[in-house]
Amino acid sequence: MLTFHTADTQLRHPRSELHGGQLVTPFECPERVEIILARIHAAALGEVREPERRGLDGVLEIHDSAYVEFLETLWENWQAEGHGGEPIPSIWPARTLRGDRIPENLEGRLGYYALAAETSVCAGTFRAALASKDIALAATDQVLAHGGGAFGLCRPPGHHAARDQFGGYCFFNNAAIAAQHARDQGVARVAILDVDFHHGNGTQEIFYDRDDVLFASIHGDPALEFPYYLGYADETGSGRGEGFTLNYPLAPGTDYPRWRQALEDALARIQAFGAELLIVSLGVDTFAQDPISSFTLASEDFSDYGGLLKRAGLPTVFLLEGGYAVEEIGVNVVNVLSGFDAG
Ligand code: 6XA
Ligand code: ZN
Repeated sequence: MLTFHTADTQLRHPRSELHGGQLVTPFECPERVEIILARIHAAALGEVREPERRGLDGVLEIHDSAYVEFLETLWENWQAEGHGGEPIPSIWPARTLRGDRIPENLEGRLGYYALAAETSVCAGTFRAALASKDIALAATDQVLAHGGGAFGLCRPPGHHAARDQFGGYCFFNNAAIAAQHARDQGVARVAILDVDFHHGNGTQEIFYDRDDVLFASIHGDPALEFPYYLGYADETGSGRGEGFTLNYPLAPGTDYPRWRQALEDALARIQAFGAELLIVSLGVDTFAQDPISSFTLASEDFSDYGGLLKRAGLPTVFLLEGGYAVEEIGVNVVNVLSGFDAG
């Protein structure tokens, strides 16, 4: 299987993540990519190619232009204000405040455009987010042209990014941008299957009222797990989109047999939908040793479900999302991809 990647993703290396009341070194770190690349080479998965650079192409089809401009200028504006640390939001248009005004003040806008406080921004964040998006587009074009599977080694991840909000380590929604790109190339029905431990709230929000892109997510129960405020089973879409969002919230401690049942159900629904393209939001934070998650998948389970995905018989784009057991992230990601190739 071909992998698409560029070193520009590593321009994102923030110093701080707000975690347990402390600023810690971010879980979503550049080493994740280095270890996955090393494993791709060691396992001879296939060639690694650079994506074409496409500027903002694809971004404004999904994201709000004022949001994009905010992200593009955030670091320099923050620097101009003379702050010592990295931008981290500290106030939001929370339930008792107004959400229909965008403040002029930078901290006010930071809260307006953020959905969570763990994700700080650094100098290279915007360029890395564009590179990550270009990787997703290149992997999608590869699959549209040649069928089979391709892997977009994206970083930063995308599935928490909503139309005009960043958070959960995500800025641009790579899977949504890839799905819209495929639609624009004439693919009538696209399915996005999100197997990351966390609910893909951004992807769900973007396609919630649409019937041309089906979104299915298997994740930790949001009553107990991030992002807490979306991802319940009764969220099934609205208007034309009713029935085209599928959520499988699972209890902490969920093991592979139970998780696999949810996957089989989701794949049956994707086939009944008549998907012509499958985009997999591939987070491997379902791994038992993941430091911020609570499912119990083992490394060999990733190979098994890679094979199951292949048997769905669809052209398939894999886009990296989460996974923070850094030592094993290469093995787990490549197990899915080689499981698919062997399936
Ligand atoms: C913040 C947790 C962010 C989760 C990010 C992630 N405490 N999403 O892996 O898939
Ligand atoms: Zn995750």
